[in-house]
Amino acid sequence: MESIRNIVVLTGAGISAESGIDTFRDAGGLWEQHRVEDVATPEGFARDPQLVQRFYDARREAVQQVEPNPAHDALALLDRQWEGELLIVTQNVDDLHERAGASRVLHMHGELLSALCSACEARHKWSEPLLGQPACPGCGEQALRPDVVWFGEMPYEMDRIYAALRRADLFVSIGTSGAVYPAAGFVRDAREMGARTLELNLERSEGSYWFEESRQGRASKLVPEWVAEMLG
Ligand code: BV8
Repeated sequence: MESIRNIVVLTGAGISAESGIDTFRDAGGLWEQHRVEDVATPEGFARDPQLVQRFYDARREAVQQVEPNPAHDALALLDRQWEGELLIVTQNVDDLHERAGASRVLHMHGELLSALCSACEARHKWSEPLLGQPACPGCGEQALRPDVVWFGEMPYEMDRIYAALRRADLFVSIGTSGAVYPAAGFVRDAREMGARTLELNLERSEGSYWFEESRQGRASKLVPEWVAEMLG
């Protein structure tokens, strides 16, 4: 694509759907029979820490049983070969972008395979359950929680994201319903900064109106096609 040098890609649950990870919407807003607002909020965690730990233990276990799909592989290829700037901002808490080989990845909503210590704020790579309240490897406190951004909490590295959006010539949104902010607003920020905007999603989303171009289809088909266009 002519004069495209700096790209920001935003991914959502739809890019991992074909790897077998339920999206938020397809489960009817439920994950493992829980309303997300009941388990993905600090209040929910304070109210019933064991319920929330079990909810995330189940998802942490599940993401270790699945594989990246061709959409993740295509973005990793773009990451390896794209000479301009590229930032893959993901709302997903799985590690499928990394396992496909992408390196320029930013998890704005955190990661299932990381534990955050509420006592000393250290983060630790973590693949085991947290239900049994293991001690923080740093401070020894039994204060580990999932290292994910809950509703009402500040998404990670927002300054870095907005700096990338300001520099972007192209903003591509893949597999997201555009229901959760501030991620859902990035397309408007990018447009205001003069970027081209492209949406690749199974169906039209809440944000489709804001995109210059919106393509409907499965990510495993649309993303490799788009990457092939970009790499010429
Ligand atoms: C914040 C981590 C302040 C945890 C998640 C009222 C109005 C507007 C906003 C608000 C409001 N009240 C409160 C808010 C703010 C709130 C918010 O947006 N609420 C919503 C519900 C209205 N946001 C927050 O609280 C955020 N923090 O605002 O702090 C602030 C503000 C600005 C700047 C700095 C600070 C924090 C939100 C983070 C919550 N944590 N995840 C966990 O995972 O358990 S959210 C979680 O749900 C995901 O991370 C993701 O963001 C969201 C799900 O969205 P999607 O990824 O889009 O998935 P979804 O299932 O919805 O859609 C999938 C799409 O894929 C569909 O369109 C489908 O068609 C498509 N698809 C399916 N299959 C395929 C496919 N596409 C292609 N191929 C396929 N095969």
